[in-house]
Amino acid sequence: MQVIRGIEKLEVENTVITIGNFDGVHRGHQKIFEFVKRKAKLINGKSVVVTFHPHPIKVLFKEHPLKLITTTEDKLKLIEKCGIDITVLIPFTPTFAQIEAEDFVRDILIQKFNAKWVIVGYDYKFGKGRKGDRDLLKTLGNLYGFKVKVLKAYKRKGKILSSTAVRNALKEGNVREANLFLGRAYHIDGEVTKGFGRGSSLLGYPTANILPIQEIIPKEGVYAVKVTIKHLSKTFRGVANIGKNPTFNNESLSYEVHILDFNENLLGKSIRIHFIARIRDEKKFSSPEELKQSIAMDIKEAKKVFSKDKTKLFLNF
Ligand code: RBF
Ligand code: MG
Repeated sequence: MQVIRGIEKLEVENTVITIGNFDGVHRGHQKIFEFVKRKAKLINGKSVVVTFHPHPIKVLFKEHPLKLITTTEDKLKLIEKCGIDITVLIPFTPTFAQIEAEDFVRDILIQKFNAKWVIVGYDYKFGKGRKGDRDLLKTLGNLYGFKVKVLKAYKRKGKILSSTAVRNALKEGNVREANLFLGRAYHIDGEVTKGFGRGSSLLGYPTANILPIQEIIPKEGVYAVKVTIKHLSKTFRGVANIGKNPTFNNESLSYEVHILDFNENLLGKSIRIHFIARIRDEKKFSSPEELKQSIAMDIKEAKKVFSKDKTKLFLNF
């Protein structure tokens, strides 16, 4: 996939375009990309995804507490995996936000991309003040000679699939639902840092601690996870804990994983934690011994999860 950062020097012809933020690159987005690819093939053109960085909400509403599902780099890799020919990453600035919807279509979609088709989700809005919508696109399509397709909301288990739905599921710790919406396991990445060392010395369950680069972390608690160790290109089963370790009265949140059947030192190495299922809330135990017994149970529980699990993992990092 060709990634074009910025819109200054573009020379693309005969394109089928979709525009959006595509945070999460969830199954609804994937459906849109399927349609884009199909149309591009039909006209012997290129499939193009136009997206933005930073996320427009972060530029326009600095106070808005929006947390993103995917980093921009992951988003690009996930779009590539969908088989899109070109992704254009437009730097979203306050100046860019001033472009009227009509001007965006004429100056960018037509002049720069020579769009033959524009495909958008049912609720897509664009341009200054979000005045551009499906109807405006259709009007401009008649004027400039491109076709417009508006795709319906995509539902899973009766719920409309959206980035917001994925964020809410993760906030509630419902990683199974988030994964269903994403079509893969939600993951976080980080380099292994020095923890308290209690895991190996006191509990007999050493953990790799990370500071995740992602903005959204599933709700505090214990999870069955898979762990990919980047430099080994290997994936292991594990149990993760996100929380303040109330048993030891820690002040800050820690993100840690005990990796099954593995005992090398990972300090400074990059790992990816894929969330498969939530096991329980984090608790304050009255002794390290009780916590230790609970972790043994967590591992049993996680193994049950893994024995039936078919969740796809995104391993490319
Ligand atoms: N710490 C707690 O205080 N309460 C818990 O319920 C708890 N559950 C854990 C479950 C797993 C599977 C793992 C790996 C760790 C858990 N911890 C919990 C964190 C534990 O306190 C921590 O790993 C050690 O203190 C080392 O930092
Ligand atoms: Mg540790």
